[in-house]
Amino acid sequence: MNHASTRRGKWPAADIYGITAEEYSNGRSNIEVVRAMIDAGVKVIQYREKEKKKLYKYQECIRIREMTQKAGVTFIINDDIDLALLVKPDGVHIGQEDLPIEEVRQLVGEEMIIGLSTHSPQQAQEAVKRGADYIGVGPVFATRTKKDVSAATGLDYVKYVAEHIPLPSVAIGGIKTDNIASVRQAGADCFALITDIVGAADIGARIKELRARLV
Ligand code: TZP
Ligand code: MG
Repeated sequence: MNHASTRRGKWPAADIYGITAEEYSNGRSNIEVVRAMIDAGVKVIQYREKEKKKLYKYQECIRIREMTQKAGVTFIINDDIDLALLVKPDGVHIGQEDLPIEEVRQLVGEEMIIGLSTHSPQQAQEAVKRGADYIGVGPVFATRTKKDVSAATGLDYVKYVAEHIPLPSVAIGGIKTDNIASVRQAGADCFALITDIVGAADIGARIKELRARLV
C-alpha cells in the first residue's frame, strides 16, 4: 500500500468527528471533554483551541495524544504544525489561509493525515490535486462558533462533494441533533460538531442521540 492509502485507511465511515473548544464547554476542560468523547466511542478527535498560549496547548496535546493512542482514536491537531511535529498526532487539519498543503506535507512527512477545509467546488477539486487526505466541507449551516467564518454553503455543496470528490468528507458548521440526518442524506462521510457536543450537559448522551440519527 502506498502512503496515501495507508493514511486514508485510518478514516472511519459515517460517524461523529469530535472537536475541542474550551470556551464553549460549560466550564469543563478540554481533557474532560476528550475523555467523554472517547468514552462515548468517538473515533476521530481534533484539538482546536484558538485562544490559549502555545505552552498550554502543547501540554494538553501531549495528554490527548496519550489518551487517544490508548483508545485507538485518530487524533488530529488544528493549525499548529510545530505542535504536531512535537506531539505526533495521526494528522493535522489546515484551512485555506494556513500554510500551503504541499509545504505542510514536507514538514509532517508521509505518514500523517492532512485535512483541508474547503468552502466551494473549486476548492474541493484543488484539494484533490494538492494531496489532501480528507476535506472539511462547510460551513454547511450558519454558525457563530468560528470567528472568521465564510458564508454557509448549504447542503448542495455537501451533495456536490459526495458525487464528485474522491476523498472522505467531514461536514461542519451549525450541525445539530435536529439537522444531522439531512447532512447524512446529502452524503457526508463524517460529521463535525462543536457546540452541540462540547456544550451538551451530558456529552455521552448527546453523542448517542446524534449517532441514532445516522443509522
Ligand atoms: N469551521 C467551519 S464552521 C466551524 C468551523 C471550525 C465551527 C463549527 O462549530 P459549530 O458549533 O458546530 O457550528
Ligand atoms: Mg486554520
